[in-house]
Amino acid sequence: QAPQQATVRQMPAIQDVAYLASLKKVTQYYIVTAFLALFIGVMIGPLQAMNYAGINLYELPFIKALLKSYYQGLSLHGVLNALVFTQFFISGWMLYLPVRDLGARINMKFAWFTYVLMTAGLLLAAVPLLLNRATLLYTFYPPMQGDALFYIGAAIMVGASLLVVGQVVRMWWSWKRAHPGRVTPLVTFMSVAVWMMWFVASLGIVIEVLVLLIPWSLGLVAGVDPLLSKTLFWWTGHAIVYFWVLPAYISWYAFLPRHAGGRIASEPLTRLVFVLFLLNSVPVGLHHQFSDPNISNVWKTIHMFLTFLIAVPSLMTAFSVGAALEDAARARGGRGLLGWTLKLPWGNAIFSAQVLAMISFILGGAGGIVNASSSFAPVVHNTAWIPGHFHITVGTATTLSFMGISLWLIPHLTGKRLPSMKLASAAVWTWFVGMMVFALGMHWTGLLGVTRRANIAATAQDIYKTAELALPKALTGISGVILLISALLYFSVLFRMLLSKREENGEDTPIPYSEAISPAGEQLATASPLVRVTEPLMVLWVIALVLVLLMYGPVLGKLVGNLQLVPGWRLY
Ligand code: HAS
Ligand code: HEM
Repeated sequence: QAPQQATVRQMPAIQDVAYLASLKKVTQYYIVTAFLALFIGVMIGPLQAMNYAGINLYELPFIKALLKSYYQGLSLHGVLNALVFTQFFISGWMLYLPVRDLGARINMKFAWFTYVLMTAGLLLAAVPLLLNRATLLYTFYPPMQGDALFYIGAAIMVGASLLVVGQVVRMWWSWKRAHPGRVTPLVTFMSVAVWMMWFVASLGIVIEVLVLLIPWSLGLVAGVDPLLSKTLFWWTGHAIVYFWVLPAYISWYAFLPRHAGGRIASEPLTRLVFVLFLLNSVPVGLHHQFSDPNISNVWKTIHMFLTFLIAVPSLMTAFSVGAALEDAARARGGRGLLGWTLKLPWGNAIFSAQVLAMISFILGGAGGIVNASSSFAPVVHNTAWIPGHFHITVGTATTLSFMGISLWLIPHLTGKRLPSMKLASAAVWTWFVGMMVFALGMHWTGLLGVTRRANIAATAQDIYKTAELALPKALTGISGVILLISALLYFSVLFRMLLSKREENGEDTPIPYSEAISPAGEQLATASPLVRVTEPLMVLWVIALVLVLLMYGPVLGKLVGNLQLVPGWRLY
């Protein structure tokens, strides 16, 4: 189709300058805290990559002074990258976007309180982590036991994220009441759906930490049931991956077409995708537990099929966002079956970061489907294949997207300029190349039987020194070096930007809304059936909760009826 007249949604203006400044400030605090966590977390990554290359850097005096063991480093790496970076970024991003999208007025004192609470939770959990008293890895499976402070801090952090859920859902609901019959604008719709999904998802870990782990770590109860805890953990633990990637989807759908000079393919389809995620992200966690006893194969198989189903909205996203990119490229004169891709703005790091993130996600998603298949799972479970999988999902699809977004979001929030597009591009491309090489090395090493979470460089065992392992191990080591260079490039750009002087009004870098080829419309009465069916998010939220209770109730019931309490262990 020929490009239409611009019908880009105009955000309602916020006239109150002080309010807007405070809203931007709190968002900036969330985003900067997120990237500080990522900076520390990522600096440990290359040490681990070297470990998988057979090179032990943990004996170097300055590393020894900082990290008591490989596992303290791995715990910090997992917690800071996967839990802290993501949660802070997402809380800022998905608070700011719907507020601006609706032009709403939220209680800023509450918003600041939530940020301070989340940071307090982080700091509390950080103390035992840094003191090597919570070296539990980011999954903190019992019976490994840490100081109570770690679990309390983690509970406060998750609790604070639920306050953001409350604030965003309440704001949207007030808007609905003030605008009866109106279709929720797309960015708000996507944000509210993700926050609702996160609420349902978080219940597992909330119960695990509040009911089982905190009383146990305080010595109030004699033991803990590891399998019950693990099952509650994965209730949250799989859905959390969609909490990590869907905020990137928001950008891929709503903003990426604009960076490319194109349009969203279809708003109604986008809404359907987010509803499918709301309904089906959570009742799939047993695919992490295929090898665990005392959970019936029937439930494992049901969760396996539900996992295959949850790949469907991602496949829809692939085709839909792919179509939006093709639309953009053809509008710029692109031709041919694949030749059009050359017309995309690859030199713009904001764009290329996100499209490279998407390309990595094609491979990460395919690997996920392998993991989910009960026949393949025994081959890959607990091997280096799994870190291979999640560094091209959360480590690239999410992280590289957030890096790309930061390149326009920070200027928008602060009025500061991106210091160098060239350096930013170099950071983005090297991250992509580094993670591709890492994924190749780790998947391959895993297929050859090397386990994950193994300090292989420190053992003298010959099984890690076979000739067939030489190349994949070397690839992993090389990727560690490329990724270190990439991270240094990215953070130098980010910190230079943050420390520079304010040069313009942040609104000069607008939120990059895209127009749509097939918009959802504004009035429900005239909207398509798909738009009308997807609008009642409150009802869909309740259905999502009921579905999870149905899919987890019998499994948890059996575990609770057969409790096996064991005392805690401190391994490191
Ligand atoms: Fe996963 C383990 C299955 C998605 C993260 N996963 C993990 C762990 C993490 C993680 C952190 O079933 C490790 C947990 C641990 O420590 O033990 N995963 C899946 C499946 C999907 C999936 C089926 N994972 C993710 C996402 C993550 C993530 C998203 C983070 C963000 N995963 C598993 C399983 C395990 C697992 C098992 C347990 C393994 C074990 O044994 O321990 C699916 O949701 C994936 C669907 C995705 C797709 C791809 C769609 C592609 C798109 C991009 C299109 C690109 C375009 C660009 C258009 C079907 C949307 C075109 C380019 C142009 C130039 C035009
Ligand atoms: C684990 C390297 C960035 C999240 C690992 C492992 C390696 C590694 C080799 C496996 C360790 C093991 O199983 O013993 C790197 C490198 C990075 C990087 C070289 C870039 C410089 C990231 C990012 C994220 C991330 C950006 C997420 C945002 C994780 C998580 C684990 C992990 C969650 C699992 C920790 C555990 O098993 O408890 N990383 N990583 N990493 N990484 Fe990364």
